Amino acid sequence: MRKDLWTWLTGTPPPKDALEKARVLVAGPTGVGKTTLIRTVVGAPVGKVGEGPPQTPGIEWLGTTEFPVWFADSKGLEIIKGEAQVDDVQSKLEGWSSEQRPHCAWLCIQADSARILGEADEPDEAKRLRGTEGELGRVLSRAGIPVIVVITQADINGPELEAMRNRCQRVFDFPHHVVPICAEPRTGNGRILIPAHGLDALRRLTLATLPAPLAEKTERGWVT
Ligand SMILES: Nc1nc2c(ncn2[C@@H]2O[C@H](COP(=O)(O)OP(=O)(O)OP(=O)(O)O)[C@@H](O)[C@H]2O)c(=O)[nH]1
Ligand SMILES: [Mg+2]
Repeated sequence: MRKDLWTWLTGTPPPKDALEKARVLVAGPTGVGKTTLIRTVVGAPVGKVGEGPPQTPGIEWLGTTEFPVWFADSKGLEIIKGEAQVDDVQSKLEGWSSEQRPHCAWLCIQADSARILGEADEPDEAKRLRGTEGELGRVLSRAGIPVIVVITQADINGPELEAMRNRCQRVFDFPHHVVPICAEPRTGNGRILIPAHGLDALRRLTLATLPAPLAEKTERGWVT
């Protein structure tokens, strides 16, 4: 099943509760940790974690009445073939009603570069990165929705993370920030290998994309 990008993004409008709040589109390939990240930020077990491959592509709105941000958790980005759709969707995105539009997008990619989005069978890594995620990021960015590239399940520092940052700068050719995060500690042999980190930086960058009154309201209710 294949949907066009516009239908994929807007097929499920935000719930009433999300209309007065900050809205963040969370996109990225299956299994990178989108729902885990949203759960950690919201502080509630919203959505489903660790399910199999997406069956129905689209958006699931996740949030609570208490938390000041609602998240459009996206499923099935792989099913969207971005490149051919860009021109078609551009004008529609620009006309997206302000009540429904996300204020920013978290474009999630996994620190392990083997699982980066795009054409999984494309041998050229740069082309692969420029594929679906890159295309989606470019489209959103052109439509005035700021894109924050979130490297999920990331190390705190080190050569692999640096290489990943460099790749992002090279292949995401639209204005963006890159934030490495780890939503839940990574463990092995009963020990914490990587502690949770990066969520405060992500919070700050996200707040910076909101209009002033909404930013203040959101900042008060979003405690990390
Ligand atoms: N330790 C640790 N595990 C994580 C983290 N993020 C995701 N995982 C694990 O990775 C798996 C996939 O996480 P999900 O949050 O379901 O990934 P998703 O991107 O929402 O996947 P889809 O909904 O299929 O697109 C789960 O088993 C999570 O527990 C993290 O920050 N730390
Ligand atoms: Mg999920």
